[in-house]
Amino acid sequence: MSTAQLQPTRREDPRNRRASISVVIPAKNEARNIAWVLERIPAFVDEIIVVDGLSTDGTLEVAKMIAPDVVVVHETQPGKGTALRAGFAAARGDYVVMLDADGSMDPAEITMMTETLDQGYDFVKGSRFLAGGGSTDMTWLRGFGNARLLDLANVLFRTSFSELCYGYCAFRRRALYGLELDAVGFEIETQIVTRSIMRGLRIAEVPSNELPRRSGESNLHAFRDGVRVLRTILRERFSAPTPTQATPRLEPIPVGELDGAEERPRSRAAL
Ligand SMILES: Nc1nc2c(ncn2[C@@H]2O[C@H](COP(=O)(O)OP(=O)(O)OP(=O)(O)O)[C@@H](O)[C@H]2O)c(=O)[nH]1
Ligand SMILES: [Mg+2]
Repeated sequence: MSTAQLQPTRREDPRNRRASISVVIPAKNEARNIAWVLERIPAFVDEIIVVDGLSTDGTLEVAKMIAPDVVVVHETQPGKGTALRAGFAAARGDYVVMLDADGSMDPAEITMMTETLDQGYDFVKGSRFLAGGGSTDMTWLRGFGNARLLDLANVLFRTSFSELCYGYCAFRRRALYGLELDAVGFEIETQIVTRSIMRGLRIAEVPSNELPRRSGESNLHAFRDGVRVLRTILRERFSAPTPTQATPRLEPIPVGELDGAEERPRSRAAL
């Protein structure tokens, strides 16, 4: 399926009207993991974008074999942030979901994320620390660093989030573009959260269960990337314009108040 098919199909049959969904998956040397992910993407997702310009293990070949309609974005500059931004720029859905290619995030959770967007939120962030969430991939060092960085962000931004550095999220595409992201590495997750707060987006957290990556090497270095997250928190808080809304609105908004709050499901096969 090409991205160009989305709009005409929706216009042709008004009964099918509901928010279309793009999934963006950054991947670097995930040939042994990406099939597991792609096979589990719910059928109601309209567009799957894999961003990969650096793999040397045949990740894209596997992706195209499992999902022939996958949209491939070649991004040759390194960094998860760079890859995600390239994928976001290519996305055409009303909603955009980001998740990893290593099998650590269950694509079945896309349903809860998009249903929460349907309620009127702009940004739905997965949380491993809400009741119903969890992680079997948290070292002591990562857990400690995550908790301290979260505490700092909650104090500086006057929020009470349960999670900061986690890459399973969903957005209204218009709200996502308004964040004007420029992060290069793993700190992009922090930039998304802090800019969403500063822009006054309607934010919700939903529980998410993180699994260990299925195989292969992590691209994250706890200390180096922790420092990048810390610098991002401070920069976004102290060098950004005055907050439009310091405390995000966390209560649900009635369905239908915003565009794109329509019924589901409709499958990719129907396009
Ligand atoms: N395209 C692209 N993808 C990347 C790059 N760096 C990381 N990724 C992808 O971003 C996602 C998250 O990276 P991971 O290495 O799993 O980082 P992590 O989840 O903190 O580490 P683990 O817990 O060991 O999995 C994975 O799907 C990676 O393949 C990059 O430079 N380019
Ligand atoms: Mg991972």
